[in-house]
Amino acid sequence: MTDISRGALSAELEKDLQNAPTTHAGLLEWVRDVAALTEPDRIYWVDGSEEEYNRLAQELVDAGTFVRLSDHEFPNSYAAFSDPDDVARVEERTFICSQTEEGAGPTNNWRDPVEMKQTLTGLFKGSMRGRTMYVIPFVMGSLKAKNPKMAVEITDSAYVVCSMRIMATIGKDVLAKLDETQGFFVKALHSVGAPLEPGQADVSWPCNPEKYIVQFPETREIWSFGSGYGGNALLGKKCYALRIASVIGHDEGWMAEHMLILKVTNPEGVTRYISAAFPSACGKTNFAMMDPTIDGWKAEMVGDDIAWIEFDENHQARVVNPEAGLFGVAPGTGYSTNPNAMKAISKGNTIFTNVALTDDGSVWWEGKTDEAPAHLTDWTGKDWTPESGRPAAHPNSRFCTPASQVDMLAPEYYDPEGVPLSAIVLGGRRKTTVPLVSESDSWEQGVFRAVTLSSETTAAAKGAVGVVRRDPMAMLPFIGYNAGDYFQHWIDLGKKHGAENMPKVYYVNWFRRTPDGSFAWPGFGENSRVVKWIFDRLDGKGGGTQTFLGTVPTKEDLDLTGLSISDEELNAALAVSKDEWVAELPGIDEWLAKFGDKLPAEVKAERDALAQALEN
Ligand code: GTP
Ligand code: SPV
Ligand code: MN
Repeated sequence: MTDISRGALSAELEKDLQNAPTTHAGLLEWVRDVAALTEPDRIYWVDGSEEEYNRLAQELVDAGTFVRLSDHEFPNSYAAFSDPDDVARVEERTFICSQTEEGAGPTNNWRDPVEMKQTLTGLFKGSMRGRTMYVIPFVMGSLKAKNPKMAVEITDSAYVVCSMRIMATIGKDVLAKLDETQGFFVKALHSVGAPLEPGQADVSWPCNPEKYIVQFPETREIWSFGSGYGGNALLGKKCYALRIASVIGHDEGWMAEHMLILKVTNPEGVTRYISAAFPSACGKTNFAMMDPTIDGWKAEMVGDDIAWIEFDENHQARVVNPEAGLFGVAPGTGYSTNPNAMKAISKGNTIFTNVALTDDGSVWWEGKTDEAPAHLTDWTGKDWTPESGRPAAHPNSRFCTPASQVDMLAPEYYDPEGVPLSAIVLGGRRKTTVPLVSESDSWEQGVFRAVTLSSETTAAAKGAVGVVRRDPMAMLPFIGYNAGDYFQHWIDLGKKHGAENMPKVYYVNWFRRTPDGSFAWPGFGENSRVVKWIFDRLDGKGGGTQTFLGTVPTKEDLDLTGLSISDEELNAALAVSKDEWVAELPGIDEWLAKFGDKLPAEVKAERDALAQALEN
């Protein structure tokens, strides 16, 4: 093997660079540096065309990474199966490498950026040997935005290229824009960390047991090593559109949030837009795609995972969805729960990861149909029957599908100016304590409730499932800087634009249980009843009762027409229990103490008001 030292390139790579379809000097220099470091066999510039997608997908089929599905249910679609150790985001391997440790704050893993670059440089050295290095120019949000959010991902995974084509705007047009401006772009470097020696056979899901998901906030750089999965590898998503964008938003006066965006139209034809921050696998995609069960109400999706919120000259919050696709949780997605997602993926052009294969060349996951097929090949490749006693699909299995295939996508999704935002809904999974819905009295109280948002952990991240943890603004794993400064940013935006101009804040819980352990609230399309209450409250119409959590509806305040729900269930869903909140307060205090001087005074004051109310 020839040993290529850093700085020099093989003749083949030198030729690939000469033929590069760009004049962007900074981009060429970076690509050269990365190629010299990672030593791929070739450099390939992704143009984003359909022909290219089909070709790469076929290569993935030939490599055993993709299984091409039968066209009868999901045309032009593929299933991929990951390494069993590479199935979710890895929060303990995620780092915010700001100049100072304080910059990363008490909620992030931090390493000195110089040391981290050294470590990563060692790992990336030769890491693409035997592979193709793909260069993916991409933009999050519209290329027609005033200030398009440009980036380039370099990756050695064709699975990542195909997935990025669904999740973002990629390729030729983006590169042309970069060439035209010679402007700034976020450098997002990814390697699965599995170099191939000459003659070495590849595996179907190359990855490395050692994983690093690293953000350098000051230089807006991302280095991701060792994982091929989801948010670890599709760097436009959580790494850029949340971690790096939250830093840019802090500097520039806007917000990058882990929120869906929903357009709601009432029977009178009045439209409002609301966003909702729920932690991973807590219902964003389902809420964004809901089919209202109440007559005359219409819901349309603007976004299902990420929201960028700016303020216009009238201090009106305006929000865009920066993504082009959905990377949705498969389990629990079926015609009875999320028909709009089923319709979207049924149009095909979808990549499934870690679902089960049916005997007729299609895919299945828990909740797709009420009854499981008699035989499946599970996500690990083993035979499966309903008696197997284990899930056929991984709990964090996903469908990756273009947003344009969603029939109920609001036309405003395509508007780079975004939509005006009336309300921010917070939520999480709590078996107890948190009522179905409450309305904060003020922006500051809303920020307090966002800071103390709590949820039971899910399979979307590696680690224990079902453990209650604080997940502020549903952003715990995604805040790219000191969380105390991030809370302050929310408070400061309220001061700058006027608390009365800020979206009203609500807090929901679809996951409360009855004493027998079942869900108290039916959820999904029935959540439209909560949306109606919120909508009416925004119009100054809906009734409610003042509590220490703000205003909550009684049974009479909710439209429950046609809903079959027992009194016991309804009471369990709506209950505001002082005892439960007295028990909750020590956990809140322990959490707030983490932020020391950085905890905004307004948040502390709201905590004191809650404690006071609980004493009376
Ligand atoms: P990420 O994409 O990981 O950020 O997750 P998400 O927030 O988009 O969650 P998603 O909508 O995919 O829902 C996650 C799981 O919660 C799925 O299994 C859903 O079926 C389930 N779920 C969603 N909404 C509801 C609801 O209203 N009630 C109940 N009981 N379950 C729900
Ligand atoms: C999440 O975990 O919030 C997801 C999946 O949406 S991932 O893209 O892996 O972050
Ligand atoms: Mn989702």
